[in-house]
Amino acid sequence: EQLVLSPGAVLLGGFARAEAQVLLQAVESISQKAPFRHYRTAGGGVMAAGMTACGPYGWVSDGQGYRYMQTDPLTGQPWPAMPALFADMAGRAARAAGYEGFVPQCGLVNRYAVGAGMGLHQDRDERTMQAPVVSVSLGLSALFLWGGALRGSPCRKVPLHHGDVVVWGGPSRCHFHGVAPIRAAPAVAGLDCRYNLTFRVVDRPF
Ligand code: MD3
Ligand code: FE
Repeated sequence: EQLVLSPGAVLLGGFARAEAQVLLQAVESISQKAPFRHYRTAGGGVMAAGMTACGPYGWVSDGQGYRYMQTDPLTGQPWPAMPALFADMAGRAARAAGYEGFVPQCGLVNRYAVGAGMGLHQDRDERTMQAPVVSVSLGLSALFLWGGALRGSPCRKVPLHHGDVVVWGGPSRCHFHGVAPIRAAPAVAGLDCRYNLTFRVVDRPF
């Protein structure tokens, strides 16, 4: 089912459910080449979510700040290739939400153990804000915090479940958002954690 969360933000409930197991196998393969790691926050803390990436660009945080890099600073190697399955799924989801021709340059993979969350933030390290971001939730459910254009805007709580896909484009692309700490629950699809895949265009007009 399709639900417009706000202008440009479309929740495709269960869109990736049938593909979840192959998506998870690809996550496993990526993490063998580019292991999950915990980056530092701008405020000097450590991010609760473990992160890795695939495709031409990966998002990193270090002493020089937040940015996209074409090599993994942990391995010194290029990021693992974007699985065709990832790019294909992201393209189909974007199309279903009304965005033609979406070709991601980064597949960021976040892993949340029980208790981990992500504070309210905007995604603004990409050189273009024209393209949407496509996100895929796998494993344990999350309560996603959906804010507005300002940090102080009220947040809606949107449950995201295994297999849900959200396409964030248009005015929603700049909204503040976060993830409430993941609550303990019976394993979902054999997982005792949550993965979130986000597909992004990083460096060129869409
Ligand atoms: C709305 N990840 O990686 S996905 C992130 O569940 C991030 O791991 C969260 O926020 C997660 O930056 C939320 C949903 C999401 C992702 C990117 C967005 C929503 C977005 C970018 C712009 C607007
Ligand atoms: Fe984000």
